[in-house]
Amino acid sequence: MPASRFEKYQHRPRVIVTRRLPQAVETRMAELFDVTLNLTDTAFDREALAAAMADCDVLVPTVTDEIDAALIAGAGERLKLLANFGAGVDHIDLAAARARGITVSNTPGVLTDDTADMVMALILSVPRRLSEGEKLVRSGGWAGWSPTGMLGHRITGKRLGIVGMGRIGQAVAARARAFGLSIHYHNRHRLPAAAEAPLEATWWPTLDAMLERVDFVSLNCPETAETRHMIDAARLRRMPRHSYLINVARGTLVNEDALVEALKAGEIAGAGLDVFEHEPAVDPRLIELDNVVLVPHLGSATYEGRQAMGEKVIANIRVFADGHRPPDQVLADF
Ligand code: 8YV
Repeated sequence: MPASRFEKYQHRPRVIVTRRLPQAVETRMAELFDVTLNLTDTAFDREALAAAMADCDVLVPTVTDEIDAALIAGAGERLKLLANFGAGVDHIDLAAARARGITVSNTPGVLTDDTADMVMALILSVPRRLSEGEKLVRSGGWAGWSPTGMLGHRITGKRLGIVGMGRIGQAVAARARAFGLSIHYHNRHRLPAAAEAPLEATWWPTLDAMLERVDFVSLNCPETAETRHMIDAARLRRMPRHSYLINVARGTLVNEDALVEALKAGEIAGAGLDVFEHEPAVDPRLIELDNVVLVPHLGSATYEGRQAMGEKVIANIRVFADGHRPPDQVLADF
């Protein structure tokens, strides 16, 4: 067996990175690989992606690269690994990659805490009207304290329903417990008792039933064919009128049109959104609403998190180049 999968390229796989990564990550990549960086950070268009995929052993894409079956079919013979910078891989056609013999890896685990923190930030911000209050102060229109001014709703004692109880869902639950929320979750599989017990978490096998019984819904599952638009008009109607929807996972989990209608009609009380259905476009009707807090996909946006994500990408490429299964290989039936 060759010492490296890429021996014929002098052990230095040709790697193309589609976006700017943290400086230290780029420096290390340049030491290890025959790497082409994207110093302008302009997202690749389809043509640039196709050209990159025709000319490298490893592509390092991000969530802003839509790698569909047609692009994968046109990939060069030498493309063997898509080492995604990010945990979610909904932008990659995994089945097409597998059929073409291309391995896919991602960066789970290192963005769990940052993403869970963002969920908590939104859980606190929406009912306590943080964004609205901040705008008021900045506008110069604040007339001073009043016993009945800008009242919001208490968090302690409420019920949180987590959809998707993986790493991030469980990290959200642990934080939410400290704020006095009770934990409910919907997941394909019930957690082992040892994981449920410290959270005093209640498993709901049926999403519809849980939605009717919680004050907050936090979406923490990946986007797949089954979860796309899982929150639609009918499900929004199931949620209590005083409840809030928090989404830091993927915008496509929610039918954004239906969400706008539900917010306008008062079918739910508000929403905290870090992700959008058609990023980077944000529905202008959402921007007009006071009862939503809108954040530009910042879930994992910490220096520490992005550095660790880059290190995972490097480790996945190195291990793969050495002829082994990368530690974060994504399976096509994910
Ligand atoms: C990343 C994310 O910033 O990891 C994910 O799935 O949604 C974000 O936290 C993004 O995916 C980077 O590609």
